[in-house]
Amino acid sequence: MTDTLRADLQKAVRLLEDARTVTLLCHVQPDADTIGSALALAIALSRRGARPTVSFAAPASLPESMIGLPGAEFLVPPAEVPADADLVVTVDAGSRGRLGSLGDRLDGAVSLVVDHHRSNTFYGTHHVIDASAESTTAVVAVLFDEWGVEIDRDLAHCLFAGLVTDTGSFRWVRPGSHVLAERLLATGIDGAAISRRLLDTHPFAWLPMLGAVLGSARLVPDAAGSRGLVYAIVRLEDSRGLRPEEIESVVDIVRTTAEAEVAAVFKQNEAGWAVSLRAKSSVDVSVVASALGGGGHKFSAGYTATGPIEDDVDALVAALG
Ligand SMILES: [Mn+2]
Repeated sequence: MTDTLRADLQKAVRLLEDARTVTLLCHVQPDADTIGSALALAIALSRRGARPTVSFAAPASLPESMIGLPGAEFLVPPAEVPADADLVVTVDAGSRGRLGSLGDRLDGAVSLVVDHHRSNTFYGTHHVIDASAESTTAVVAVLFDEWGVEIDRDLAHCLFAGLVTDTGSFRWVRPGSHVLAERLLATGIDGAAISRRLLDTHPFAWLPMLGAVLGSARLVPDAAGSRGLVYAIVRLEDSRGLRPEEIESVVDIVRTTAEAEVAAVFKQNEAGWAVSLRAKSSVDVSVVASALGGGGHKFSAGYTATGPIEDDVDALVAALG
């Protein structure tokens, strides 16, 4: 651990210790890493007598796969997030924009940004950012150790949810990743059940959606310096009636294409398009996403586009060089 990170952790512990009311903000279109991080912090804060509130700006309800996570009772709709709190903590959000309409809660607030995105813009008053961490929940685990919070079963459940999701079920790991996993599993949580619920459960309608979307995927061999781009388009009519979990799963299939270094999935919504980018080893898609107004990690990033979709595809190909 660097001296800077240790100093940031110590400052964060003082902020968390001193706050009576704490607003915990997750990013829009929340995943299990942002929700798991916020709920774990909320549980720990509540046990120490503070009053935590957890929220995210959109969509209107928590993804179904995360409903069983411990601490869900601390979630409130955006309209019920207090205008003022002693401390505002954001988790897994690389920029203020990722907070959507709740970004205004940072105005004039003492804020702590806890994250692992290399594209983080340092938009708070205080930061604990470890770009080498597998997940934001892994950063929260280190924060708990510094804070002296014992990681019990409920906290481990939340932390494991983010770890298993952000490591792609432990495919993207480094030395230490399994040490944290082992420590969490040793509390008695059911890792298989947590993973299955979060990542491996879809309604039957997922299969015909995949059929339509994957059937229209395109390979652009010349893109990204001839390393190749593969992309698929999920239109509103493809995703009707399906959950975010089904839509987000598409890129994990598309990115397995051997002939392409970069994979993209264009997901249509009412406002336009959300674009997921993945790379394997030689293209930094966080740079590409940032150039197109988004951000993310080296091999996993995203941005939003406004259409028409043909122009958005051309813009991506151009940005990849
Ligand atoms: Mn994350």
